[in-house]
Amino acid sequence: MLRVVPSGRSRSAEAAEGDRLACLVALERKALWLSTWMIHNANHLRPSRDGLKVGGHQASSASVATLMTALYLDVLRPQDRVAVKPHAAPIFHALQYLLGRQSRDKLERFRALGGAQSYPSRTKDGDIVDFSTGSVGLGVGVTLFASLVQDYLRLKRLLPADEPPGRMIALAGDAELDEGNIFEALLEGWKHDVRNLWWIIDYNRQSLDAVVSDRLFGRIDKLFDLVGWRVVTLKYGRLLEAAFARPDGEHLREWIDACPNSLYSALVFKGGEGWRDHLRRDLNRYPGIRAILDEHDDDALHRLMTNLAGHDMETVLDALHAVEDDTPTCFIAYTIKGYGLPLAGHKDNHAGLMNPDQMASFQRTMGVPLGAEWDRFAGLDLPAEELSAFLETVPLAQSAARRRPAPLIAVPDELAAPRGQRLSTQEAFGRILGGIASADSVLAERIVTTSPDVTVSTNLGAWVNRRGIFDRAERADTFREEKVVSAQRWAMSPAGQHIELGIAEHNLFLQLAALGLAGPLFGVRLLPIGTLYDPFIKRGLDALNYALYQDARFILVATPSGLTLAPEGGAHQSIAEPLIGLAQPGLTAFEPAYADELAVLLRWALAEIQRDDGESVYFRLSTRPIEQPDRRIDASLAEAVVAGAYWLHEPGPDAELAIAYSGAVAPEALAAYEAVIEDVPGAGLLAVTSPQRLHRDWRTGMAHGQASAAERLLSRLRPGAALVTVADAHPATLSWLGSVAGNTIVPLGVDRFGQSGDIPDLYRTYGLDSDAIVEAAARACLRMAR
Ligand SMILES: Cc1ncc(C[n+]2csc(CCOP(=O)(O)OP(=O)(O)O)c2C)c(N)n1
Ligand SMILES: [Mg+2]
Repeated sequence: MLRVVPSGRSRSAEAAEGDRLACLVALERKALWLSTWMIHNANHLRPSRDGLKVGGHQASSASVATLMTALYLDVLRPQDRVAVKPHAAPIFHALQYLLGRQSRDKLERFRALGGAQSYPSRTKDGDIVDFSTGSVGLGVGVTLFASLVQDYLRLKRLLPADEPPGRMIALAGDAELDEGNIFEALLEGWKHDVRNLWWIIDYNRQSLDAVVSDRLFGRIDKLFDLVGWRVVTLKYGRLLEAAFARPDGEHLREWIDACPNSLYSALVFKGGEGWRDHLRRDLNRYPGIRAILDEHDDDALHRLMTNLAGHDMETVLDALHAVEDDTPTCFIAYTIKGYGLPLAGHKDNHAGLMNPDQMASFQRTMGVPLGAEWDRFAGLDLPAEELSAFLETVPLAQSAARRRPAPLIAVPDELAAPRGQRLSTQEAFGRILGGIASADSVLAERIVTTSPDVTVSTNLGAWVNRRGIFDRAERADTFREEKVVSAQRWAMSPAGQHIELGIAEHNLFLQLAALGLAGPLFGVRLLPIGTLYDPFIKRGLDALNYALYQDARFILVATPSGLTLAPEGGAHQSIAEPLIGLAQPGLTAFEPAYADELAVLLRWALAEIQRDDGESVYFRLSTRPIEQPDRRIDASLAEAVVAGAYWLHEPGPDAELAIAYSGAVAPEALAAYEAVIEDVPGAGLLAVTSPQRLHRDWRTGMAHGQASAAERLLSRLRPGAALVTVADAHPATLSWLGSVAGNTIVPLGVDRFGQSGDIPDLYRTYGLDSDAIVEAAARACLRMAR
């Protein structure tokens, strides 16, 4: 299984190389110290006000001290981008501190408000972080999609031709490979022939609770191999390799190779005596092994037996520098969780913290004088000036900022609304995008669409026919060449502007995350639009949350939605998604009813996702064709549509009743309105295009003592007036409107699974039809009168 690491550089030949190595080894020691100290400080020295343990991951950080130092202080070039495993945040911050890119103040406030974050965060830690991590597996996956984005831009010549491509790198915990999203990504990556991608697996054979199954990693390298990756296994360090080369050394190698993960970890924790007992018991018949045991005291034997390649700087550097082509490469680096700390190897070490006595003794071993704990070089055996000078030569130190500026893309003042008497919002979406596709504009050039196998059924067909599908290679549309009639033209080429994905929704959201970071990562802004069926947002929800947490910007078009997709049945009918729209940070949610509203909103969204303090935008659309209003949206109506609501029919003075609706149930709301207006003259009909924007504005208004849009609209009704809300969604989507001005609320909506049927049957069964609305209005009026 072990591949011999090719020696890429002639180190011994050049003294300078030796000096660099010495500096790196010294700074690795310092990074380990600082990460351990940072956590100790946060837990033991900073006063606690709430009795909570602060935490931090000393063992997980120690596990990658060598790998991270090698990367950040030697291998990485400014254009490389990294997702660091979440629990390596302390050592990541320590290395940034050594590079002068993180402040002592933030380290002292690790895990405190405004301090260095517990897991690397693009938005909270700033420029130093390329990809946020935290939810394991997703950071690994996003690097794959970032490499695809890099190729998308390079092949369209949007990146400077003279700049070599960056490597998209994930430093992954081994247990992250339990996450299915990694394998979904690997398969997708294989289809797209991804390049310049490195996954470095910190193979410490431990997760949070347990020691990782031995059987698993027996398969991992084959799996990567299967999808065209190079696998480089870094197993033993130079001390062990030298021991293996001695007489009988092969028996030692066989012994370690066969040692179960759990026994190896336990012996790592126990130390020299433990190793000796076991080796004596199993290998004493070999004179060569007896000689090794005799020559090593307990400390030396422990050092020998824990000399895994992932802790051997030279071996790590050789392996990383040896990769010179763009083949995706997986490094399996054997390490020890808690290496160099008294926590090493213990199965409970994930959240373990060194106690003050252990810390004091560690400080002595590290040679860090009392009071010099935050010093960048104290206790190292190289002069501070030399280390300082070395740090200035680090490739990563050669660029000012990691975030690239990306010029704005002009958005026209207006997008033409599709005409037609009866239209669905989904069809309108397809036509608006088709219209953009046929124009020759920068806007059209920078929109990129992507969809998990629902391109046609979400109405991206017209866009794709005009703009083509992206592929690294030119691929003809076979059906077309064979003259098989089809409305779809699916030729693929590097010029294509649609990324067709397999069904996995996690991949969609990770792809959107990467596309939505194209500006800061590569200096070229893209306007990504992803489509999927609304109910399957939940399938990829953590990846969506992940994308938004790092402030990736994109437009999500979710269609079809709700009971309204009627015959498709309950498995496909979304109910709770508007509540996700309401509650998900970083996402502005709209559910328009009419094509002209969508045209206004889509234009707004294309600008919004480019604003510094903007957000991504979610549209919940429908396949139901509905009668369109005969109107032209003027500026003030457009403003109201964007703000979240407007009166489709204005209430009269002192009105007693209003019906508020959102989305595809507009015709039922309108019919109910027309039915009640005779009995309740002056009733109003409120079109809600965005419950989320209304809600947010309501809360902001309260905080600042200003009237919000919802308050202004509802103040048109008499105090306590009856209010019926209706949406093809959970009733809580709109029921909160009752609190805005103290209306007598009756909320309609869906709170149990749907089923197959046609719209009239389903709306009647679930209480969304006009009769149900009229009845609700009567009830609300009665309650109001009481
Ligand atoms: C999606 C998700 N589930 C659970 C967790 C909680 N968790 C944090 S670390 C961890 C184990 C990580 O093990 P590994 O990736 O091997 O990292 P190590 O600490 O060994 O370096 C778990 C389960 C998480 N962060 N994300
Ligand atoms: Mg692990």
